[in-house]
Amino acid sequence: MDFTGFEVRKCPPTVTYIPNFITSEEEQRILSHIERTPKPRWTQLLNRRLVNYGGVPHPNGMIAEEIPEWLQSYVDKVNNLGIFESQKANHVLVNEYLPGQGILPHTDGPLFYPIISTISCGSHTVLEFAKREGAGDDPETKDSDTPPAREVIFKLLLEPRSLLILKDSLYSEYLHSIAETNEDVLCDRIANYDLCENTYKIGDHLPRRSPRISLTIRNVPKTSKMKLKFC
Ligand SMILES: O=C(O)CCC(=O)C(=O)O
Repeated sequence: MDFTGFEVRKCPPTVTYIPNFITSEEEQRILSHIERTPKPRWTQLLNRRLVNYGGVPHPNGMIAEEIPEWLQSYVDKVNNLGIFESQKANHVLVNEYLPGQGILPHTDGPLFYPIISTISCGSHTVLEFAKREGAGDDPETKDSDTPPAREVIFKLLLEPRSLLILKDSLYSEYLHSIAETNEDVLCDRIANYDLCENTYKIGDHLPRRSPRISLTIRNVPKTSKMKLKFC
């Protein structure tokens, strides 16, 4: 696919934003599958809950698990864009954010092929980007409750049904985060207004009225098969 028309130009390289990547029916199907996910499958964190599909990434290699068919169809849809170059996505992280929840500034780190693709469902959100200051500069993975404040350089408005692709310097040199708020006030640092499905004005208040489900679809290069030892 030719992404030229979908590249966000008012920010560092490289962001691709595709509105309406999935239909409303597909979005509803995803939301109803997520709603039926058994409680023990979820990992509850302080500010969101998540489910890993495809395995749990680990420095020694992810023990690969089959991705359920309903979810694999969206992985295929992303793989068919050819964004992972010679690789294919083999992992999906499902995050659920209730209104008021978010994620601390972080990078996705070395366990993934350095390309992130995210399908958003339910509520919109605003993803914020700050410059990374050095190795270990990743509050999301630290114990600290009060990460140092960083200047937000730019933001992206992620509408439901959109696909976001982050790579290059945006993967390695910038932290991304989502503020813990019930309402986003749109400002001039949002870089993708021109690519959005809807028309917005600076100063608009967008309440987060419902949960947001994100499917973060990535490639984990190092995988292993489960070894069973019988004594
Ligand atoms: O929900 C999102 O869009 C971002 C998720 C994220 O950054 C992560 O899980 O590492």
